[in-house]
Amino acid sequence: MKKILVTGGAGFIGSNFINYVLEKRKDVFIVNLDKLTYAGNLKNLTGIEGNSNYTFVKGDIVNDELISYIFQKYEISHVINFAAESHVDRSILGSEIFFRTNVLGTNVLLENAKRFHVEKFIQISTDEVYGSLGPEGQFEETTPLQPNSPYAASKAAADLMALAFYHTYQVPVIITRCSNNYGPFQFPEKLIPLMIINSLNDKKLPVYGDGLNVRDWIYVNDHNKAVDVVLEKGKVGEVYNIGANTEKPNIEIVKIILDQTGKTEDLIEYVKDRLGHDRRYAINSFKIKNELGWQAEQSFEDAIRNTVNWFVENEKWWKEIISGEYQNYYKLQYSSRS
Ligand code: NAD
Ligand code: TDX
Repeated sequence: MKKILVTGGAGFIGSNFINYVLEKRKDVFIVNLDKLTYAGNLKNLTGIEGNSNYTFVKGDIVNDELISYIFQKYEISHVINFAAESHVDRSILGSEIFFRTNVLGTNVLLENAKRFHVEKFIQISTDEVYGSLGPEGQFEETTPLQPNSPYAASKAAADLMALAFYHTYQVPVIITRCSNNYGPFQFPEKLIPLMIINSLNDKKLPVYGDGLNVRDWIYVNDHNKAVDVVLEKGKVGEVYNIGANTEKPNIEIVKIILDQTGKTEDLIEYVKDRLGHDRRYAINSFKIKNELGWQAEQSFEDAIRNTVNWFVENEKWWKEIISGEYQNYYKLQYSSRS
């Protein structure tokens, strides 16, 4: 049985990962360690509460004593590090917490992975470490790192530290670099959920700059299936790009959402551009396809429709985020037990 420490498992991608893996497998035990920052929401995990292959620990990946305790207590064999400060706009407003969590936190996890001889350490990275593309070309695993935002720089630093632990101490590290995710449980600060919710509320949709910045989109479950394949078959010391070949300018995404929510383009509002706004991302994921046999399954058309429907059907989930009520859930569910 794999005993997996999943960090950041109350966030968007991590919670989808845990829900997916526990549904699919009985041969894993998952310890979900999450600090429950503004982005952590235990309501994302109500479907697996009480599952005997799962436990939750509230805590910070920077806390060495806690991490070492968890490794020993649960005999952790695998680590998947999703925990991060993840929003580019917030990193532009203040970089320190990004450095602390994304760089120091990853370092603490790596030190413990070394100390306790884990079998695999998957560092969940991002295509943003490669920087920005012109109109042509794609990011490959060998593309030099050229991060532009404080967020991207902190993720690149973590990647380099992870690779250094592989080369120096043979810690069995694998890095995955995925493109922009969307799907259920995404925090409504990111483009797609923000635009869906604003349009359902008849609020303006703020489009940065000329709206022609391009992102390469992937449905969150396709990303998580790739992480699961890497967990099973990924080769240590390697980097794997993950993407679905779905490049779209932001304005096109916004118009698709307006169409699906039945609202008009009058809601679009062009606003001041993001500082240092990367123009285009496009990920080449031939390596994971050729070497591990993974490829994205969901078409953008189906998955964006499912995502819009999910937000329509789960109004309570996002209204509790807007009101702040979601942050009381930990106290209600857990404090009486400890
Ligand atoms: P998210 O912001 O939704 O979730 C992050 C989670 O980490 C939250 O639950 C938060 O409480 C937790 N966390 C933050 N600081 C912590 C700390 N110090 N200790 C423990 N837990 C902490 O992020 P996400 O969108 O789910 O992204 C998950 C990972 O995937 C990140 O590493 C991100 O860089 C990477 N990634 C995201 C995308 C994307 O499009 N969202 C794309 C590629 C890669
Ligand atoms: O209100 C908005 N208006 C707008 O035009 C917001 C929130 C975004 N945008 C633009 C900026 C980007 O070009 O939409 C694009 C997507 O923005 P985000 O959703 O903030 O994502 P991005 O900056 O591309 O980063 C995301 O993908 C890579 C995740 O937040 C990162 O965690 C991941 O590593």
